[in-house]
Amino acid sequence: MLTGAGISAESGVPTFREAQSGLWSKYDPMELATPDAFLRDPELVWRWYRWRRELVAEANPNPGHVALAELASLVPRLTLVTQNVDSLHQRAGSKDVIEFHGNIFEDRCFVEGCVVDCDAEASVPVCPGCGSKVRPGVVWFGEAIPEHALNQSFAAAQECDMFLSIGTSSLVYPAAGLAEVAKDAGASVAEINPNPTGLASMFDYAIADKAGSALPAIVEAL
Ligand code: BV8
Repeated sequence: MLTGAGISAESGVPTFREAQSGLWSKYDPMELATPDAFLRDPELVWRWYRWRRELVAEANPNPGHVALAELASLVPRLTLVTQNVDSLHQRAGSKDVIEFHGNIFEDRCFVEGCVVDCDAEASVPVCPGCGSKVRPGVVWFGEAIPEHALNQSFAAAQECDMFLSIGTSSLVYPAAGLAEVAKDAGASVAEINPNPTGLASMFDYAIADKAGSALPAIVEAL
């Protein structure tokens, strides 16, 4: 299965494409979540991520996250791939979560790519090893998906019997391609989203409901 920002919406985390609140409402996340934006104005990008980190740190997993953690013990095999960077699946008890787009709480050296411990209060932290700028450990637009996450996710999509696409607009690739790979490999594919997405015609089933309602109902029915 693949989850997107919609599964965290009921935890109070704004979805990626919803208008951002307050100061950030004049910025387009698509513009900020890029290496160019970071190189152009690292202080601005760090202010955005720190605002999101605080917002996510105060959020709690919702019944949708909890239901997916429970679902893992009710089926023979479950692979959870998330586009989200908020750690809410892990905090709900899900194990072996594949973070397709990284994690907002990680700090990485911009040059070496390694995870670093650095001065979290500096306006732009620097790598203790090489002195380069440090960036949040997420995957930006134009950047490759971590190879392990990419390979594991597409292998699971190839092998699964059922693919659930939950709370994603299916606009961002290669993540959105997972459902297509599963379908082509013969899996049944279902979408859980209050709003139809661009891939809706491809899905065998569409549950037009919130993840926080639909997923507990599915677990209850099993
Ligand atoms: C790459 C981390 C190549 C940062 C994010 C074709 C193939 C490959 C690439 C491309 C391609 N076409 C275009 C591209 C380039 C690009 C892309 O996809 N662009 C799009 C916009 C056209 N892709 C990339 O750049 C990717 N990299 O391809 O690299 C490469 C290869 C080798 C070497 C070098 C390069 C990298 C993309 C990763 C970008 N990073 N996030 C951060 O978070 O700051 S993506 C970002 O969008 C978030 O991760 C988010 O999760 C993701 C997807 O958005 P959604 O999760 O779907 O959120 P959204 O707001 O859109 O929708 C929410 C949905 O929830 C809605 O449908 C709503 O109805 C629903 N909802 C609301 N409430 C609920 C709900 N559902 C259920 N319950 C509710 N209660």
